[in-house]
Amino acid sequence: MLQLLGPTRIRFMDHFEEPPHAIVYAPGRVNLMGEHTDYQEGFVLPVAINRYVVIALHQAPGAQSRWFTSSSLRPVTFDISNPDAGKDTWARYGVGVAHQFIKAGHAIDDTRAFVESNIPVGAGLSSSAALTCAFAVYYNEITQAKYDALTLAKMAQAGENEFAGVPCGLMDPLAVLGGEAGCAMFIDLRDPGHYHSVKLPEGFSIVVCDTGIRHDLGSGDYAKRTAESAAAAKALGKPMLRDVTLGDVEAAKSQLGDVPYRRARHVVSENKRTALMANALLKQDLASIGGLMKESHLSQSHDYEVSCQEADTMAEICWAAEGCIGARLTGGGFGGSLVAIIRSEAFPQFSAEVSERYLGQTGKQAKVLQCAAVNGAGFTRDLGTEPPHIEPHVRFRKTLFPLAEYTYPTAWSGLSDGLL
Ligand code: GAF
Repeated sequence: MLQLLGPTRIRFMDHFEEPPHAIVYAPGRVNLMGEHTDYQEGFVLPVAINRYVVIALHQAPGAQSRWFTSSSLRPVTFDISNPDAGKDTWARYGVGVAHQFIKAGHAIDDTRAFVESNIPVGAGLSSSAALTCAFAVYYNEITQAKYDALTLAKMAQAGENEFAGVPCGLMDPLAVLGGEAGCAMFIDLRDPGHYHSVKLPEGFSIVVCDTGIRHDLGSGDYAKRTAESAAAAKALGKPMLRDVTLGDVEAAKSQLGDVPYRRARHVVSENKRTALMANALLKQDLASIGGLMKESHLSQSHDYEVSCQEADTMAEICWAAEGCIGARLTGGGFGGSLVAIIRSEAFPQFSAEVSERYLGQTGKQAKVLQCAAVNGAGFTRDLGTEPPHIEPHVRFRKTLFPLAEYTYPTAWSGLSDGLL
């Protein structure tokens, strides 16, 4: 993030001929386990990564908002009070968050802004949540609202749901705001106000393998999966798939029909894998980490049908590559990236091998990024010091993930049956 701060400030000054009064930043994330479980109140295991959205801002009361980004020459110009502001542009994500503050009774001024990012867009790394959360942190500071982490995450989510039309869950803003250096966050979406910290094993790296395949989560497939999961829970007579056991799913197989059965089986088994993965990471049980990641990928591909040919090819390549412990599709899917856990010293060979084989088998260029687990979003007004003094903006309540097997809620007593 520090590498982006200086250039973002300079680009702001190039455009507006004055320094910004604030800089906010928010990281992207990978999810190590728990895909398409958040909107069914399940478990997730995300990690904030060292790829960032950085925004330099200055209030401009009485003028129109003018927001620039490095990926486009033209600014988006609008009145922030207009609910249609920034329609059909990237600015919609920030406008959506501003309007959550307006709805909550806060006065929001127009702003000049320059947005820089090194999170690949559409790669399943939460570039959109990084954008909404960076704006949420900014408005939280500027209005002195002092909302807690969960409230801010919900405002960021609502901004994206209502203004960008993506019915995403709460995992991404929670990870982007609350990430912890060196750790994954085990979050129970039934109680998302705090997380269990899972220390990542030393000597291993999180690696993003970007397939280059892009799919807009607003295009309808993601919303279709959320609806299918809700319908499967209803057919099983439960409020959420979180309340369902693998035994319930198997018992209702013929009543459910093929597709709802497979959707339910993915979500329920993925919840179980998430708890097991947190334990496996803590115990440095490499065989279980690898097995769980492989099983999760196959479940996403066969049962939930959110993978694609290139992602499946990438998975096979990763599983066979030098130093790889495990790999699986991460994020919304339908393309995007795989997350792999590898032995750190093997990165140069892993990267070369994956890139070469992926090109050979698909004709497409992969991007292989070695990532670090970092703290969540932050804010600074202190722009005179070098490096600037920056604090994570919000802190979640956290506890350590138990080393003993996770105690499942009562409804999960049937978890010993099933896939694993
Ligand atoms: C996207 C969504 F935004 C998340 O809420 C989550 O559902 C994820 O896809 C799949 O796990 O990133």
